[in-house]
Amino acid sequence: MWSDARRRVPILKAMRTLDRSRQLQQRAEHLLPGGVDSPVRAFRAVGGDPPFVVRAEGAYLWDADGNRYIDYFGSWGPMILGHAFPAVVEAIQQAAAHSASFGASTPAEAELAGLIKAAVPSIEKLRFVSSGTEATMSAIRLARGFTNRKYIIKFEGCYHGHADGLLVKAGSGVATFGIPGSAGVPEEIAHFTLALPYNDISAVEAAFAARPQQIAAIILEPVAGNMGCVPPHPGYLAALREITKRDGALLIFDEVMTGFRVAHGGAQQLYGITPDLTCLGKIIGGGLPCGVFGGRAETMDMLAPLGPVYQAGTLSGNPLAMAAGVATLGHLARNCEAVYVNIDETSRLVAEGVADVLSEAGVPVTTNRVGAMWTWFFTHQPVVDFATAATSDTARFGVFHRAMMESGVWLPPSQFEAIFLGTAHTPEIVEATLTAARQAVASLHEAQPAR
Ligand code: KE4
Repeated sequence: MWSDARRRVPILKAMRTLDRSRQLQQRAEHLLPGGVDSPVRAFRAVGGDPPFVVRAEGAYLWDADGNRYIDYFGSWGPMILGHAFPAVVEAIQQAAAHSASFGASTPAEAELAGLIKAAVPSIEKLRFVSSGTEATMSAIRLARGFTNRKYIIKFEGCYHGHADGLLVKAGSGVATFGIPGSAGVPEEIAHFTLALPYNDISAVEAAFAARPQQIAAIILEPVAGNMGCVPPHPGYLAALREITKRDGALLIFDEVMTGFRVAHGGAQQLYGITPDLTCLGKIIGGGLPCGVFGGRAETMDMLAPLGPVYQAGTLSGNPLAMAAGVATLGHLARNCEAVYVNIDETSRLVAEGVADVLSEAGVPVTTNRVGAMWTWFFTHQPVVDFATAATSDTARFGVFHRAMMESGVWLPPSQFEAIFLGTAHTPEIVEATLTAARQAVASLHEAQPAR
């Protein structure tokens, strides 16, 4: 079953020392559940000790023991320009010199809002919040307030942050840990969330037929990233647009991950579909806490202080996040063509190159990619929804992940996450990644594949 790859590439023995990270992990575990502030960082799904990062620059991370890694998760998406991008660092430093927060309106909010509106014309008005979770949670409340309806539709394997009603059959860490939802979410709340299979338009038609004029909105990742990368089937987004328009429900694109990543104008530009509301996060804050929800003015004006839908936030529109966002989106806008052609081609070289290494070694892999986000699913099946993503051999992915870490390549620590790169990933880094994959395959042969 295995080719002779193992004889060609020497197997890397563990070269890294993680002594300092292990000490930091032990201290952290006394203070933070699992030693982390977000579950997927604990490496529970892939095994091995999570390195503690102390600095990063360009495409590289360094841990507390001095090990260097090529970064393929980019803070889970934000770092599209690479770490410590000079213009972003300078913008944050300059803003910080005038205090970190005012809790009052600032000129920078309108500047960043203008850059977002220029790239995403479906957004006539928007509101800043401090995370993607806040953006989607607020968008759902606004949709319910605007339509005066209670039900929402989400899709299995999609993750929209950790607001109660959106944790039903969610992706990302919820899928990674194989939990159907989350404890603490009352069934009375989960009841109003209909979770359907992704890429199955008949399921959506049936849901609307069963509850005509009762569904406030559909929320989805227009390119799913939180079950791993799963693109929409041709015509799927257009069908969702038609069904929601016909029934009077809102179509919400959660572009927290895809916004400014798969295209300057996000998935809605890439696929030519105009949603009613858009949620953004990650890249728009340049690495600082920032989220946005926005859409038509008639909908957004339902928000307090103009309308009856309440939403608020102490650090919403924070001046440091605004400064980092303006520096980031300003660079993307000025260099739009070059940036997205570059990261798409670099992603193709890495995604296809590593897939070839795995396939040549007889390791079943399905690669899904949209621009600079992709996933290597350790399965031979096409992956079109969460059920097919779940056929992946997560144990073997864990072996691959640990081997790549040993070779200095830090992939997202879960089979059900998307891999990202940015403009700092050079051809030399591509080559180093392929070399690491060849070494990792040797480790895969060493480890008895999961049965
Ligand atoms: P945050 O609240 O984490 O800023 O955003 C939530 C969110 C909303 N929508 C989409 C499409 C998202 O991908 C996310 C967050 N993504 C995960 C990784 N897939 C964040 C990483 C983590 O949870 O630690």
